[in-house]
Amino acid sequence: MSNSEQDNSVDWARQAYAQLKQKQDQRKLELEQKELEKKELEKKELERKELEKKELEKKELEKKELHDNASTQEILESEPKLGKFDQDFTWSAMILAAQGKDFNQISIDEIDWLSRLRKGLEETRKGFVTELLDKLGDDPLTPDTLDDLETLLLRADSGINSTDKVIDSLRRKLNEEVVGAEEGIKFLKEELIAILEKPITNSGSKVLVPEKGKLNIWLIVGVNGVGKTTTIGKLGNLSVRSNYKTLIAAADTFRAAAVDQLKVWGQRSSIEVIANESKNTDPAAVVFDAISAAVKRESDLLLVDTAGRLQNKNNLMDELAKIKKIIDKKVPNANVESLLVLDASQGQNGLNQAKGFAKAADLTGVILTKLDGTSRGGVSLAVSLEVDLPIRFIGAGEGLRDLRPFNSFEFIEALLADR
Ligand SMILES: Nc1nc2c(ncn2[C@@H]2O[C@H](COP(=O)(O)OP(=O)(O)OP(=O)(O)O)[C@@H](O)[C@H]2O)c(=O)[nH]1
Ligand SMILES: [Mg+2]
Repeated sequence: MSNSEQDNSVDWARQAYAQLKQKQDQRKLELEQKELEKKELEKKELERKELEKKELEKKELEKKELHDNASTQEILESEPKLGKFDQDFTWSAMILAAQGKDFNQISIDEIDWLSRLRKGLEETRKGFVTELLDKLGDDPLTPDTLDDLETLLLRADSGINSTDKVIDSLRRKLNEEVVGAEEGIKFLKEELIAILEKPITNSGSKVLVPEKGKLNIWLIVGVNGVGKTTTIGKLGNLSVRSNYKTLIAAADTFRAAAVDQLKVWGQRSSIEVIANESKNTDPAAVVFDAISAAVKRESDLLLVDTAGRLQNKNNLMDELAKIKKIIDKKVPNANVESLLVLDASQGQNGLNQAKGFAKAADLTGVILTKLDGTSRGGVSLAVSLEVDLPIRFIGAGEGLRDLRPFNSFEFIEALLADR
């Protein structure tokens, strides 16, 4: 190799070296930059988490303050009081005793509810039992009394099928033996309870309660004005009193005032309401946010308020289907219930709604509201027999405590309370 060739190649090598060194430095710089960015991101994430935690703590504190600030007077006023030792009390106590409860096991709450239930069913009772008992007197049942009973059951909106069922079994019994008035009423009660119990037994659970350690989502559906939002308020209160961590989703984005109405109910039991108040929000998006919140807070129960437009408008059913899809996708292991709210005062009309909804919305149960002040309490029988859905809760009033899990024995005893 000549000198000049050697110089050239040394020069080439030097240049190559410089090039590679530059590349290596560049790479180092890039990596350092990346490391910096990563650290920055981690810092931001940490800050975000810290902020979230602080917000959560703030909310918990506010909730606690809300409760702590309630005066003894307010707390006392919100709790049921023991009334007089009167017929109301003795009747309620006897109903509890008949279910095998010991007197030191019962609560003022239970007595209070049974009195309300009995009062609530007064209208149905007046148009049904009182008249029946008048006709029946103390004589044994006759085919004529059965005809009267049939008319009365139909008038209480029990529906043709359940009325036929009850009358047929009474007729069969009557053909076999003489049935005294007392015995007739006892048999009638058993038949009515059997109708109400069938879908409950078929569902596999006697009462609907949230399963601990799991997210339970209850969709509250039904046409407008039946009492969905009010029911959520009462259910939330019942749930909190039973120590379930509860959250409410305001997925009725159709009516402008719906969110505020729900927030008022939420406040009454210190329950957080997840809402999105911007216009035309997608209900499914609210449910999405509410599920995230429920998972983060490890809630036991998420109550979802939905819009109540008519069932013959497909968009309502589409909306419910979309909400369900979101739930399935986001929390496939959650226990989901679709509970139809029915206004008992709408009688047979409500039944048709139930049939429409049951077909399209995959219902798992019914909540019967407004049993107070209606003479159509018999519709409960029609719902159980014809729609084949378990009645899960009943509402008999507009107050926070006017809702309880459905108990067919108590319901029928309250309905036929005069005997
Ligand atoms: N007497 C009585 N009134 C009730 C009961 N439940 C609800 N209401 C009343 O019924 C009305 C309608 O109740 P909401 O809870 O707003 O009904 P909703 O189904 O949410 O109505 P939309 O949101 O418009 O579809 C209110 O005036 C309630 O106070 C009940 O058990 N008894
Ligand atoms: Mg509502």
